Amino acid sequence: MSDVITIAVSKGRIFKETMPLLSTLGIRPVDDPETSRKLVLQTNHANIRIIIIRATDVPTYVEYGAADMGIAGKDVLMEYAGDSLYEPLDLGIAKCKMVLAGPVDSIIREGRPRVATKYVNTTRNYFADQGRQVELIKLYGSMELAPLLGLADWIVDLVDTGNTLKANGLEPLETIMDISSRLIVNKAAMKMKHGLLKPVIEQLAEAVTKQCR
Ligand code: PRT
Ligand code: MG
Repeated sequence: MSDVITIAVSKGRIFKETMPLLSTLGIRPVDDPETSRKLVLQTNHANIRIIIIRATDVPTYVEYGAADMGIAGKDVLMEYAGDSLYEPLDLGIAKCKMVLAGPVDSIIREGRPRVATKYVNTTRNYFADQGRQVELIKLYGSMELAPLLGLADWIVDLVDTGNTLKANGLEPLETIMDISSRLIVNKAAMKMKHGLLKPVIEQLAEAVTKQCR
């Protein structure tokens, strides 16, 4: 088994918030993914590399062992069907809330409300647990548009400042859950590369505790 550690991270907020954590471990990428087109970033450690992929692809790369570990939002992990991932650490980064949102002062029409979201599994479970009947509409982005155009009564989406909802005449109705990003680890790698991965996980845990103080 190789002695290289591959860490899967998505561009944008997760990358930005992960780098300070990794740098407390002395791990720094050689290239900046915002300016470089490289999808494999070498680091100052010869045996640690970072791959840049879509947020929703991170669990897939880690489950199949194409990456040993990865960083993914709880929203993405809840939606992901696989169950063979270790999730040893809440990194406390890229925090937001998953909410049910709807038009300000809206009157819900008779019958089953239509809910547009890219989080169909999580949304289905949320309403099923409460015995509420809704019709789900799968979207891939810009959920905030759906109620404006009458595609749906409500949406389920992530909210940070609330500015995006507000700008589109929407307001949060119910909080479904608090979201943060988690460290995930491939199960086979956890056994086969234990000596390599364990110190990284332990040091990350320490860095998270320090950052929370
Ligand atoms: O953007 P892309 O299609 O490439 O992929 P992605 O949207 O999955 O990635 P990215 O980088 O946008 O999000 C990665 C992860 O960041 C998500 O999986 C979440 O775990 C986390 N995160 C934290 C967020 C937010 N905060 C967030 N505010 N992801 C998205 N948003 C969006 C939200 O969907 C809404 O459109 O920001 C908008 C709301 O922001 P406010 O501040 O206006 O409320
Ligand atoms: Mg996005």
